[in-house]
Amino acid sequence: MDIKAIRSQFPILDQEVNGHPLVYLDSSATSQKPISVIETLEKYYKEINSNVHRGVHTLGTRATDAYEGAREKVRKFINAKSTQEVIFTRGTTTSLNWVASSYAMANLKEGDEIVITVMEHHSNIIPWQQVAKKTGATLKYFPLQEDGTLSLDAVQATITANTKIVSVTHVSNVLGTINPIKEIAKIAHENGAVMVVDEAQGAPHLKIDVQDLDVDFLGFSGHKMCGPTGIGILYGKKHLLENMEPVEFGGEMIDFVELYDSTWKELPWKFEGGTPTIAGAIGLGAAIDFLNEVGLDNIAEHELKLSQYALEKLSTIEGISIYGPMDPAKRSGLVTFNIEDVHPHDVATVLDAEGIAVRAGHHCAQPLMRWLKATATARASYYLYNTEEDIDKLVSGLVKTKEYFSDVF
Ligand code: 7TS
Repeated sequence: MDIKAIRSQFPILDQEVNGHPLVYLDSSATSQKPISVIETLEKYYKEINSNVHRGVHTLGTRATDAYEGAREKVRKFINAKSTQEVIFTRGTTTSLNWVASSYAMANLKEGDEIVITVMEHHSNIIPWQQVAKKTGATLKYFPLQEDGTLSLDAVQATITANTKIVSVTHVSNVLGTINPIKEIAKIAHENGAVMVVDEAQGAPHLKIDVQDLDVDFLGFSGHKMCGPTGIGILYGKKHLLENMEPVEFGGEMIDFVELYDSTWKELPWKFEGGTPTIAGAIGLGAAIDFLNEVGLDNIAEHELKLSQYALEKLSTIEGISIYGPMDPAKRSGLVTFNIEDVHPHDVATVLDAEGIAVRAGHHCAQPLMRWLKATATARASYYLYNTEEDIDKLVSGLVKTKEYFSDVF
């Protein structure tokens, strides 16, 4: 992978922040966008902008073709059987909420179980808490191993014949752990449960094949994979989506509207009420083109090298605690850590003064913070445009942070 050539396609990276060249290590929060995505959005608004699925005029047809063309790109990207299984949403949060409020609310009852992990992002916890409260189902957690990984024995032991939903993140946004989704899905199915996957941190980095993984629902966000904000995907198996009620009702999603009843369009449109995020969907299509051109395998290989390098270099800092598996092969593109006696917000502030962007806080994973016995952590997350030099700068920034705070106290 020619990193210099890749970096040159991300105009935002070519700037100084606080007098230093920007080192962007917050891609797990949102990734930067390549010029091809930015230009696609610009071209859409300059030349195509029109509503979809409505008019017969030429711009309307162009917008519809581009929007539906983007859906086909997503279908191929995740190897779904049909574009009917690919629904445009606002992002992962919306996708997971829709599975909870449409599928789970209608199908779960008292005595049923939902099983998730303690490493989930809040958007894969709270919707299930709500389902449990409203249906009387029980919410359970797979226990984690000490290194922040899931063992299949624990999965096997926790899922029972009463389990109706298993919902797990493919990649933890704090530990970096890559979970064995295919194997978990197999156990879930053997017990008659449906398998839901939070792919927010997986889709940007790993090759996803929904048929090979054999998952029932899967959600991800465009903005973490070089695409625009405000667009995401809900994948669902056709027979499940067909039997689900839409979550939003209004224009675009109907077939016939009578005074007291209405019927819905076929999949996937019955779930896409109102004017959709047209530019966002087309921008996501451009992001997928970009990722395919670079190659997901090349991205994964590059990130594995960066993980090896980051774990090795960060481990040399005295007083650092690194969370998650220390085997780089078991994790994706991020490292979460704490520096002894320095609050992670202070770490992020000192690094920011050096032009280095990292995230500090609970990362929308408060149950996991409690499991880690930390109130907050700092996280450096990298992507295809990051280099070993970025990691070197992070390490010297952290050494400076330590020195600064040892002088203060
Ligand atoms: N699931 C995981 C695993 C995530 O990391 C995130 C966002 C979401 C779901 C929600 O995605 P959204 O696009 O709907 O907001 N994670 C983060 C993060 O780690 N830092 O900022 C956002």
